[in-house]
Amino acid sequence: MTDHDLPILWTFRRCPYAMRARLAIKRSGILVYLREILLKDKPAEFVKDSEKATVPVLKLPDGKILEESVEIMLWALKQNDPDDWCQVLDAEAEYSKLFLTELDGAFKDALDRYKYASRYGLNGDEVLGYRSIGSAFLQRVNERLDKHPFVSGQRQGFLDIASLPFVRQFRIADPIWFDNQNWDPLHEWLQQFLESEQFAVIMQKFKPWDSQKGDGISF
Ligand SMILES: N[C@@H](CCC(=O)N[C@@H](CS)C(=O)NCC(=O)O)C(=O)O
Repeated sequence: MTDHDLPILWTFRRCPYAMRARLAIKRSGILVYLREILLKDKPAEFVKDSEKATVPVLKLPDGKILEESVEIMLWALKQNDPDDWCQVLDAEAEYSKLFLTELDGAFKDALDRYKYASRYGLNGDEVLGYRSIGSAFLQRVNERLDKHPFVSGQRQGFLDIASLPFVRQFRIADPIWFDNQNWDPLHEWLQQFLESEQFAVIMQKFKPWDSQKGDGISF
């Protein structure tokens, strides 16, 4: 099989954007060549494919480049969506749009500042301010999970997959504090995901791609 037979997924194991792309690709059953990279040592081939140079990036066999994780999720699920993950995007279009905008906007912004405070040169009070902004979003997620088992409704769907990797990261910043929050439905939702086979599969460890060694790993 040559380099061009399958799409190429440039990815980084711990990146939450890359995680959600891998989750959707896996569920769709579409095969790709996975190319794990190190963000601190990006291969020239990756930067050539995408000047933006953020993961995930999907390169299609016709050369088309997708460099937004949500776009990659939709690309995969539009072809095969066995569990109707996209259903919520139609059934609750307005809610979904607002949820994804806030998740990738204000929540992610607060998450980065909370988790990587020193990179942003923030003092303790500022960090707590960002934690509060993130918590306000999670509080609303928790309220929704109090009413339905999943953010997407009765079954896991697009909004769950899009958000769970980021909620996981928010927890990692201070697990003791996180676990002490009065968010039982949210804790259960996250825990179930972290213990799932779907998560284990996309968190397998792969060595960084080596241009000498060909296409990448079939994933
Ligand atoms: N909007 C993009 C964001 C992707 C993104 O920012 N990924 C981070 C890693 S989590 C990245 O590649 N950063 C570039 C770097 O660290 O050099 C998406 O949804 O795919």
